[in-house]
Amino acid sequence: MIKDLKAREILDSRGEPTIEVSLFTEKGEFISSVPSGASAGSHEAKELRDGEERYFGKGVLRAVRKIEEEVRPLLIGRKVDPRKVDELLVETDGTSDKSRLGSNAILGVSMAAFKAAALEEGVELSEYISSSFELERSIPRPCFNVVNGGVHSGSNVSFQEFMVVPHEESFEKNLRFASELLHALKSAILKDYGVSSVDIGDEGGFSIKAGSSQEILSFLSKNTKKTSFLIDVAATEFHEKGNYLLDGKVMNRDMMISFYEEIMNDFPIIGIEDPLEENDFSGFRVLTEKMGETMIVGDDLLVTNLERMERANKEGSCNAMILKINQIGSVSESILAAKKAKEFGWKIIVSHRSGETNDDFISDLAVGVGADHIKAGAPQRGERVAKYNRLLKLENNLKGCL
Ligand code: 2PG
Ligand code: MG
Repeated sequence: MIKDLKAREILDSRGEPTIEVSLFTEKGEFISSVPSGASAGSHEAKELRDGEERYFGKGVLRAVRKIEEEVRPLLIGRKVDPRKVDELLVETDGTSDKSRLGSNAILGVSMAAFKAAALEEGVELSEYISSSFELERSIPRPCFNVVNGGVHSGSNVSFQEFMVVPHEESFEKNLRFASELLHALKSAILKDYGVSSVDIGDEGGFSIKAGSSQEILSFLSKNTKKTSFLIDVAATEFHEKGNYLLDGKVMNRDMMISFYEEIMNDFPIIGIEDPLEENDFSGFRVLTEKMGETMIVGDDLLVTNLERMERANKEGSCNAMILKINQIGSVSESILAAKKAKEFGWKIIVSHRSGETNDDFISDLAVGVGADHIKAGAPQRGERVAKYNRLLKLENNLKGCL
């Protein structure tokens, strides 16, 4: 039974305010904290922020009050049933984008309820997720960010994320591969770019002052042979009225598509995320048709939202999705989105946000829904490695029961 609910304002990895929730049952206190994006899609559920002077408008005290004054009385005395909790929160919010209570307030409570329910049943969170939604657990193949561009770093390259996807046979070996690679890349940057120190972007990847996104791809393929790449273009960020300003060059949609064909030929790319702006369902379709097995991944396009996913499936716009719990704003809805993606035959990439906390919830989520991949940043910085370290444990535990 839920005995109490508390919330407070804490800081995320960018030093911006976010919400931490404590949910109390007879079994103890269950704490969750909420991530936040910088390149958020415009169709995402809406965070509630104070808009006042403190923290330059980014404070979350209004959302904290919603939890303590509105949600708390609704939940106290109820059974710990996270699906019901989520339904109740969505109903109480009453808007289509969760803007009244705030997606951040709703998600924090939702995550804490899932953690409490797992312990109530005496199982790990990943197992609770898989069993209560009839899914199979598996360990995702990780995509490690090694270079940050776009709005995640002070570098001048347009692509937002350059990720490596190693092909080792276990998570543990993939992590070691990525860690060793990251250290080797650091030395290579110092040498090739003649700099005395290397900057780091929001997700722990390096920030390199390069001439173009292509140059980064060449640099990476020169320095690593045994891995594939996943690219997050985050194209909405440099799109305006049908044109893209890619690395300082104005490109229309057709030019962007030809550019992708070119880099696909030159580099071992297994997926391109948000290659075009967030409303270009038909452009996404052209790419999905052209690219065969390559993952054309919808992030801002889909925003983990069933309606947008249905449309993308009908129009053949993508064959893979990014799954972000704060895009839709509750855990149950995110898991239902994962189930839908499986029905569509899409690949699933569970994802962190650029503003993170040390909460490792998404590792259990990725395992619980049997996601194909997870991206949680570079294998460095506390809030990123929290997710990877949790996966080490989950892999170890799973070995014991498969
Ligand atoms: C993305 C995310 C996470 P942000 O675009 O995929 O890498 O970035 O959280 O800033 O939206
Ligand atoms: Mg993205």
